[in-house]
Amino acid sequence: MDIALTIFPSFSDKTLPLGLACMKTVLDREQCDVAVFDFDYQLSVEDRDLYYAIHDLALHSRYGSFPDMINFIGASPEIMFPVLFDRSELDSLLLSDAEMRLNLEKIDSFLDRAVSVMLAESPNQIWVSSYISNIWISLLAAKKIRLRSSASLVFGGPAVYTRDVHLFLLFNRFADAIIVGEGELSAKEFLRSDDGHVDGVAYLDGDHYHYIPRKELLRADEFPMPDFKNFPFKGQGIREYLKRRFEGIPVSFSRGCVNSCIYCSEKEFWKCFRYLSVEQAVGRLRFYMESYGISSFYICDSLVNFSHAWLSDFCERIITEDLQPLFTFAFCDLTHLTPDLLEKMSKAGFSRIAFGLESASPRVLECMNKTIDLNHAQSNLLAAAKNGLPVHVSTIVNFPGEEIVDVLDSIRFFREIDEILTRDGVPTAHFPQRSLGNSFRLEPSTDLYMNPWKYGIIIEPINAPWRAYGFYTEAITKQWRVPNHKFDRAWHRYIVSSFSNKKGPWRLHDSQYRKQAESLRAIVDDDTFCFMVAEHVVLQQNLADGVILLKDHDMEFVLDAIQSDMMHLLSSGSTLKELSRALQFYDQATFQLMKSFLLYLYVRGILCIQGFKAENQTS
Ligand code: B12
Ligand code: SF4
Repeated sequence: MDIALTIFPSFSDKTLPLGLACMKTVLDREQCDVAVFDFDYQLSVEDRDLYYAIHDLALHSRYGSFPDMINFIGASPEIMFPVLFDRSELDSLLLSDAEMRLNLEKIDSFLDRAVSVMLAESPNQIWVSSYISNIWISLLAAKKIRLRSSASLVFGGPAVYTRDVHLFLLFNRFADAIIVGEGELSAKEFLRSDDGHVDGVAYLDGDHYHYIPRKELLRADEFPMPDFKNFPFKGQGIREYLKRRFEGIPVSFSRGCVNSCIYCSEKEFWKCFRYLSVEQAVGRLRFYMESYGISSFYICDSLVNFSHAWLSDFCERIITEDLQPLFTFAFCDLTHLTPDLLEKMSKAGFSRIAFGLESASPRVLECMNKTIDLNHAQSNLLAAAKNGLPVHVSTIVNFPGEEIVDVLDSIRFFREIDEILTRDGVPTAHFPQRSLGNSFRLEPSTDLYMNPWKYGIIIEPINAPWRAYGFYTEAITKQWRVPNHKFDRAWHRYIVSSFSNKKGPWRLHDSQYRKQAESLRAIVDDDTFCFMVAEHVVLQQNLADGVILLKDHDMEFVLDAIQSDMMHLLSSGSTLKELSRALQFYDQATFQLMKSFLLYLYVRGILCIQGFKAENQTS
């Protein structure tokens, strides 16, 4: 095999890896012998607890000792550097953290197996897709690969965008080459060249670091149409992803962002903003619906409302063509939006929408370079709630320079929304969800990082023992500081987060769950799919009438007698056809009703897909 194309945990359990699929399309076109190894998928179905523990580790500092550390490679530095360079240092730290010790052992064992699976195919090159949430695990895997193979290691993805990370990866031999930023054009030239020394690729020539940024970008009409055949592993397909949480096929209609928030790296990463025409975008949806039989989509644009006019046309087109997709997720800003457009979005199938308001203090918004009119933002959020659209709003607390009055501005903004909605009789279940306690973290490749002096920020080295590990470690162990500015972070976070109202999963409305269930019907094969009840769900049998009370997080359902029988039969690992036979459902209509019910429970997370019975095993 020429190339193993891989992603390590944990990136996302809601959809498929779109970046990896874009690279697969390029490699296929270049006629490489390529195989995909989606180890993110693998761990998420094999050991959910470990999967989420890794996720948590990458996003929250375990020991909290360096809150102002710049976020280059995720995870707690106290753990990550010893794991990568000298494990003996970990012993004293982990004496009182048995859970962490156990997780590290499990991660090691998982990665050893993953590397063996990949090396069994003898790839010449291993290409790794890296995000802040999986980069340190990917480095650990790279280390294991080095010990057992001479395959070259090529990294790509947002986590390896900055020069500091290039130096760390290349000089410590985690990577032989890094394809920087948008991957398609650089990857194509990299493959066609003799030595891989092309623009857009960082590499070492002897002891010299080379990197010349690529000037040309992919045109919108060249955005690859990702093909998910042979995902997550060779010989498999999209239905495997139904074994974990699945919110639809990932789609994107644009690259880059029309805004320039100073704390965000998307402008820098994608450079210039490009987008598909409405015809092309709708054509892609139609293509996916026809080829995969799935009409749920997870929108991966930086903002789906990059233009009010574009989104409005897009929705109209979907409505007039009666496509009936369900968009389970999309990021939107509150500027290129109006209550009318929200209503149209709802009709076109948009369900969950995430807004990054970030602050409701005009002063902080100006510092962030966010041009939000707060009255306009408020009307949009009120309209979303009144239209029953499940939306989520997030804010950043402790932005450099933030003062207590700014925090109070945010609280006042949300209190007003609550008061208006209560006065207008909107049920609290329809109120916008909000998480208000996300602490500011300085990210590389942002304007704040690249021009700190413009914002009165000082970036300086951290003095900690682990800085001595490896080469160029100091490049990725820096912290930020705002001189002479004193603010009580803990207090800011405490008061604002007490106004968060996000409890449990981000729910859809019942009709949307039913639509999501229907959007998957065609792919769920009656002869092979086996469902089971999710681990967190409690089934309580009422002795009097034998029916079941089903408890899922904060919701309860009373099942009727037939539904209760279905729950009993599920534990035997039956397929849909076998279930219907056991329940003596001989007509199509009853069978389809049963299938709708099970799919509805599946999309709500109450059932999971246990596996697929081989065709010849079904009776
Ligand atoms: C949709 C999205 C999500 C979705 C999930 C997406 C998914 N597929 O599962 C959700 C909302 C769940 C999410 C969550 C998070 N996300 Co997010 N997300 C995005 C977003 C908007 C789109 C991702 C995408 O599909 N892009 C389109 C594809 C085509 O681009 P791509 O994946 O980058 O791939 C291209 C290149 O990177 C490269 N490439 C990628 N892989 C490889 C591999 C090789 C070998 C090569 C050569 C090239 C290459 O080529 C590809 C084609 O050009 C991006 C921002 C953006 N606009 O890209 C942020 C982004 C990826 N997310 C980010 C972050 C920080 C997060 C969170 C950590 C946020 C948080 N604090 O909780 C979480 C963690 C994710 C997790 N573990 O669950 C950051 C990552 C920063 C970094 N340095 O890695 C990004 C870049 C946003 C940002 N600028 O801050 N996210
Ligand atoms: S934070 Fe959102 S709106 Fe602002 S530049 Fe980044 S992607 Fe665009």
